[in-house]
Amino acid sequence: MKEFFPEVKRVQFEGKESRNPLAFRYYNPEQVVGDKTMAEHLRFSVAYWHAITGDGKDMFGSGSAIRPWDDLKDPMEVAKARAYACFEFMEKMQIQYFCFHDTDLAPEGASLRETFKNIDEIVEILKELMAKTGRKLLWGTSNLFGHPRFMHGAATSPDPKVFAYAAARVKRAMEITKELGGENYVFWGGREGYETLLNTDMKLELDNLARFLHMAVDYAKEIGFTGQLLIEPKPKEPTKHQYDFDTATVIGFLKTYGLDEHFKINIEANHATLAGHTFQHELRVARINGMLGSVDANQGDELLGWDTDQFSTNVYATTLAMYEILLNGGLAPGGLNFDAKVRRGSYEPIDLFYGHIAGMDAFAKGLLVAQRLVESGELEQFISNRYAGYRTGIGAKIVNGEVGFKELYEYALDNDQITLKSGRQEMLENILNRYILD
Ligand code: XLS
Ligand code: NI
Ligand code: NI
Repeated sequence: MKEFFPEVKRVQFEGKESRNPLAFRYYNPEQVVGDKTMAEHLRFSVAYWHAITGDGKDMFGSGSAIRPWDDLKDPMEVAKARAYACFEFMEKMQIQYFCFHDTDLAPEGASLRETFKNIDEIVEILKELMAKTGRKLLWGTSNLFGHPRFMHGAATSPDPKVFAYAAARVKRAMEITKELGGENYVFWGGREGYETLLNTDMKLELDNLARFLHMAVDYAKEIGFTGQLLIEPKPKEPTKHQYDFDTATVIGFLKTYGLDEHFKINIEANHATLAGHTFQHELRVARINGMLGSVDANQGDELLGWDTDQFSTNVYATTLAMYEILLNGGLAPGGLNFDAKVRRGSYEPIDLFYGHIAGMDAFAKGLLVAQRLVESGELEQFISNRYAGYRTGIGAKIVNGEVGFKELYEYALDNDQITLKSGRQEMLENILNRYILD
């Protein structure tokens, strides 16, 4: 097979003194951090749609990317070249996992049958490449938002024919994910939401979304797919309101419909920003509910109100993210999937390498800092002291369910002098800085 990225050799760890832009300065896959190697902690994944299929187009302009398969005309030949290129890229980047939508792999055919045939042909190639290189599939998914047939939603479409079509796509995508040993399967409700309530039966749409997910759970069981099922929240874009708004909303939805034991959450940093939350907030909500499954690693631009899917470079955010992930005991079988794309102006193949290196180093540094924070226990100790009142006396009685309003009323009458305590936010922020900067 031809070499697609001849300008880059294997990207290696060279340490923080290195000035080689094609080297890792922090990501050292074999390095043991706490109880695992960096590779085991971070479980990086290439997002096929951005790194391989994406061509740099945006709302205002056509594709700008130069890619090594541009000379090929036949869409199936392009699809094949992309599959080989993806594996070369993963090897050169030392990334073990990839993720895809069914539609990323192969062109849509004239019929659903033909579309599946095209996808199957590429899946065979992926299978061979995976066996040869040991690379693994973090998750598969079906794109139920791109084609005009999904303009009013997929499982939440007013048209049951669309619901059925979407079910067929998920059925096949799940089978493929299983065939390739995928460790998770993702549902991102791309158009599962509404544009206006004037035309929307919200109750029926939500009920149908739950019906659809129950069918998915049943089918996974039927075919023996044991990977983790994940829901990826996003508040808006493409629709004005997405039903999977944020982690708390998704957990409420799953519990309402008896689906919570079957799903975990795939948290995307940029989606958190769009929901008005920090990345850490979303991870925390998922973690304390035992629902933290996987991460779409990227970042937004706080001045832009859409999903810019930039590579993570903000070390504060990656540190606090890795802190939550360590306290969660890791992400496996989930991982850190770079749902991130290079900017439209970064149109050369080599920019794909720079983007991934930046993201991997930002997370590796974040992991190193977070590990020291966890080991020192400085933050957890502060928090523990802050809530010490709930371990004895009246606090313990509240926590143990031994008192109600009547008893608390009596207690408050005799204990109405309250001693204030500082939350010490600035002191803690400075401690965090010490860990990041030292
Ligand atoms: C879009 C989503 C999408 C999912 C997979 O905003 O992030 O890329 O991760 O469908
Ligand atoms: Ni995503
Ligand atoms: Ni996104």
